[in-house]
Amino acid sequence: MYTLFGYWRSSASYRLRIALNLKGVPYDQEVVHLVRDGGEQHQASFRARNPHGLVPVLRADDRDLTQSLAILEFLEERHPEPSLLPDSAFDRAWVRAVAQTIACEIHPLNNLRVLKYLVTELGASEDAKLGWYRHWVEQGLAVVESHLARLPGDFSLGDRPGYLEACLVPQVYNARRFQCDLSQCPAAVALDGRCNELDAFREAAPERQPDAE
Ligand SMILES: N[C@@H](CCC(=O)N[C@@H](CS)C(=O)NCC(=O)O)C(=O)O
Repeated sequence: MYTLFGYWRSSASYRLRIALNLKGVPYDQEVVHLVRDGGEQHQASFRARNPHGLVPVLRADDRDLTQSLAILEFLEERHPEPSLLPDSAFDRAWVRAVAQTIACEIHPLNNLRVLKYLVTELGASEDAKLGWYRHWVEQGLAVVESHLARLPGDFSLGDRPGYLEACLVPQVYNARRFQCDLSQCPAAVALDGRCNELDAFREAAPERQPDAE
């Protein structure tokens, strides 16, 4: 029923792999290599699916869906059980706020095309690029950390993870990849650790994907 067009190291694709696994929804994967040949996301065949040239795209019933948070909402509506969101409207707003802190405030500043632009158009050195990356990730994760004081249990849904963790774990993965300082985020690191003990997260990990290099 579903085909996920993504890339092993794409954190937005990783969000959807986690969500699909948590819901037990089967899916196929099509690799869009973000680096090879200048990036397959720029090829006309992929741009026809997403004119923005970004992964993920979820193909559902012959339609192409874009934007990982919109797709998370789609999956939640189409496959309501198990829900990835809490019961109360206030708690749902909190979960979405944390998810958007990651997906709308942190991630866009550190996207591949932004990092490339810094180097190729603005002449930033490799060190300056890394400094930029770490600055925005560390600042954003500190905000996420303060939100996590409100966790109702081990996870955002009390005894199990959901929408919040589907966004958090890929961001922590990326932060580690670029050696960000996570010492100010003990709750986020602990939550990431609890999630990564679960099959839905383990199987979604970048290194477990067919295109992992
Ligand atoms: N807001 C989008 C972000 C998508 C996005 O930035 N995808 C990255 C990979 S995580 C990408 O395709 N980058 C390709 C590029 O920068 O050229 C979403 O949540 O789906």
